[in-house]
Amino acid sequence: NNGYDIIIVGAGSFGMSAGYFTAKSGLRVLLIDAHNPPHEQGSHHGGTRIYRSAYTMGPAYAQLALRAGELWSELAEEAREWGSSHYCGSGMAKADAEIFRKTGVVSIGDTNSRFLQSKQDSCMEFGIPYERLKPKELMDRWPGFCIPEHTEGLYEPQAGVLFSENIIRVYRILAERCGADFRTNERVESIVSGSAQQMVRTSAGTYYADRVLVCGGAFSAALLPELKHLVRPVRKAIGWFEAPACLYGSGVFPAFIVNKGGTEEYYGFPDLDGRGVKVGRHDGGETVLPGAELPPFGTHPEDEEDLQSFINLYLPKVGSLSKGGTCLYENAPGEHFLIGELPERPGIWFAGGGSGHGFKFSSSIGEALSQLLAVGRSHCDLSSFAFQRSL
Ligand code: PYC
Repeated sequence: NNGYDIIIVGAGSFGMSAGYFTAKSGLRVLLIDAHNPPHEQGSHHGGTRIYRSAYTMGPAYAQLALRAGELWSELAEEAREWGSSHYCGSGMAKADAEIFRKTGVVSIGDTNSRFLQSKQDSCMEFGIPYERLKPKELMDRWPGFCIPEHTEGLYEPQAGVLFSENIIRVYRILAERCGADFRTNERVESIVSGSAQQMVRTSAGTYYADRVLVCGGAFSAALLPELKHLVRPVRKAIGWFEAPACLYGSGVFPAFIVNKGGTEEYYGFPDLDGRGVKVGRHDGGETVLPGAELPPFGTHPEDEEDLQSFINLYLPKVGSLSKGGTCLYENAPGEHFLIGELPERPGIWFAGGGSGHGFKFSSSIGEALSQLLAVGRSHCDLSSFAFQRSL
């Protein structure tokens, strides 16, 4: 055929990485995105994401996270080597190429909670270095925290912060270098499955491929109606807060996840670049329609109130809000990823359901997808994310 081996719809976290790895493996790849990635209309903006590997959701996650860590290191090395000679010419500054900063990540929760115990089990099972810390130890080490009595921390010293937009930018450059084609600012209107070939119609043209991989994030359900009850776009509020660098700078303060009991969970980052401490709430949020414009930060009083009340309790030396923003989660049941070929549509694949914790895995998911698409099996097992026979 005169089309592609694979068309990837959506060049965000999972899609861009899959595009890079499939192009690297020699497949003819086209990536189509409604915007010009990296951009602020999906789930990869806001600068940073947490990388950690102690995972509570089953062994497939820890294995994928550990492989992702290796791939992030390789990408950082590649970005460093290649960047020093190319970034200036391509208009990129050196800071635009930082991939990962090892700040450590501390998870804080009730002493006897499953939240902490399951992370500890995962550390023990996979040999992930960790420390358990009591409230006084946490506050002695990081005086920026105020930690309630009944809680404890689990610290992963090898964990840290991924620079999400830089990653998308660097993967895109590398994918193009491997021969991937891109159509950007082109909205996919329909995907038509055929027995031998798939057709993707966009606002600007029609493209053909043996297979289509949809990585459209929160917009995927608009393209694949069978996902309507599985993938729920949720608007999230995030804020950057002024903070003294001596307490909250990235050399002295870790990234963190705090479970306040039940499902109430906050996460945040040290001040990495003088923009302040970034804080978000992981649970809750407003369900939105796929593709709908998000109401800006501050539309709902709880956008700031939630973050502020968490800060008052746990980060009392952090100052006032300097900037607010919104982002999109693509929530799937149980926060479990959904990855594989659609049961009733051979040739059409989907990877998504990142549910606000997926970015850290995007390198290993992209690699595993490329292996599945190229040779039918992958080193990291994605079978636990597969679709049930009937959606
Ligand atoms: O689980 O790493 C995580 C996470 C980051 C932000 C929300 N959850």
